[in-house]
Amino acid sequence: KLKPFPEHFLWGASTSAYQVEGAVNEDGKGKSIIDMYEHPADVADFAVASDHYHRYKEDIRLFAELGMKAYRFSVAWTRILPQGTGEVNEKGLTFYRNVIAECRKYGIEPVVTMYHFDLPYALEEKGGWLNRATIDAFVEYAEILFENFGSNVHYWLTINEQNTMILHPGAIGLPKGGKLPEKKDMYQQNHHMMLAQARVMKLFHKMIPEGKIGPALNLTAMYPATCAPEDAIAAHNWEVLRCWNFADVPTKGWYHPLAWSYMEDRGIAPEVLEGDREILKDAAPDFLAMNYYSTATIAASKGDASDVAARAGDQQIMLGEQGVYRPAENPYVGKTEYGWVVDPVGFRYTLRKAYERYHLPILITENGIGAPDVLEADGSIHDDYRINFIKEHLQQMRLAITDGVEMLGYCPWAAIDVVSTHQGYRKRYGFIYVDREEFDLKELKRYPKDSYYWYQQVIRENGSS
Ligand code: BGP
Repeated sequence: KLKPFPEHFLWGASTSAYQVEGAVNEDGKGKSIIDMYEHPADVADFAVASDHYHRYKEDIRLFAELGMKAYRFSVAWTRILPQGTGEVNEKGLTFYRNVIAECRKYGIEPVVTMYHFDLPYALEEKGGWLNRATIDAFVEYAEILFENFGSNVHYWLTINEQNTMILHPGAIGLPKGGKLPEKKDMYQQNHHMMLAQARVMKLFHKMIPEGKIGPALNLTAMYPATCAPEDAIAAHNWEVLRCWNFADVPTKGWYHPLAWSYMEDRGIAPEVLEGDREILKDAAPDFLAMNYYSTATIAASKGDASDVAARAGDQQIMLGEQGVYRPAENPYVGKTEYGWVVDPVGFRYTLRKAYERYHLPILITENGIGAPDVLEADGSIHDDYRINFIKEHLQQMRLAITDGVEMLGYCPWAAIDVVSTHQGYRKRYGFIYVDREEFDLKELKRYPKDSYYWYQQVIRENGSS
């Protein structure tokens, strides 16, 4: 017998600051790495995005009409601290104070991501996450956020997809010249982010004892390509390195033992200073936020160049590592137009695995399908593929709840169309269409899609139909 969705389930949807706001040079905002990095020339830049900065009232009213109980958005660090540290920009605080007030006006719970890919460029110039000073800067920024918004925001997310930032740095753009960090540096950056996150969680619990905070990771279960034992080992390798190593540190206080051996063995383990272990050990999230899009299927490494493949239909992101694992095709799952695996059952499987490991309530902070939606002459958008995608994922989430997984809410990507990281407005995710093309801004008018009205009904019935 299926269990119902919990009574105060946070039905919502998500965005991130740089992908939705625009207004990149307004009201004292400083430059972030997103503003300074190279992005594909044939897709929209982030200068205007969906112009949410100027239209947040209209947008949040539409979110309220949709029935959203939660709105997950991020704060642009550079609106608050244009140089990443030091001088505070009052206008940035005012903007987010207004956004939060607007949510509260409609009874929408704001779920705030503190850092969604957009590191202040001033910090990057001083070494970014390789520099331990960035840890202090993040704590300074966090304290300002908690002081100003802590009494009005109960749910906080520290860092969005740290595992994507570390393992696939190209996913958020590349520094001019396109140089990716060395592996040793990647894991050192990761260590510093972990320390920053741990300190911030501790500070939060001291400042806002009644609030809840957690990391937001992209989690994906891995299937072995066959029942060959070697494939099972390879799938486990990649699941540990891509997912559990990142979730273990904030929840268990130290790296996954297999991942630590992997790093040590290759001479890429981070340098750990005195006191680091205590900092990591002390942190305790209240929940786990999870972004889920797809699963991966993994085979044993062949130990040759064919181990390393490129992700189809996307920017070249390396998958596979000689001697560790290689990607394989899965004949049992579908794919989106952009080559992303669609696997609703894998959602249930990933939820079970995450809950089994951490015993923390789970908040879904992203899930969704990117597609080139079409605006019809009468203003409608028939996105039945999005309805089907979400419907199937909700069915599997309900099964996961029935299995015993504790779920806090569901905030799919995205509340409204935003700039996709590599396909701009050619690939849309929102419940609300934003009328613009890559380089033709039109009037940026908003149109609810078919999925908007469908999701409205889902929320009204607390997912019971
Ligand atoms: C996640 C990011 C989001 C969003 C989403 C869709 O990894 O947290 O910011 O971009 O993926 O990805 P894309 O825009 O590349 O299709």
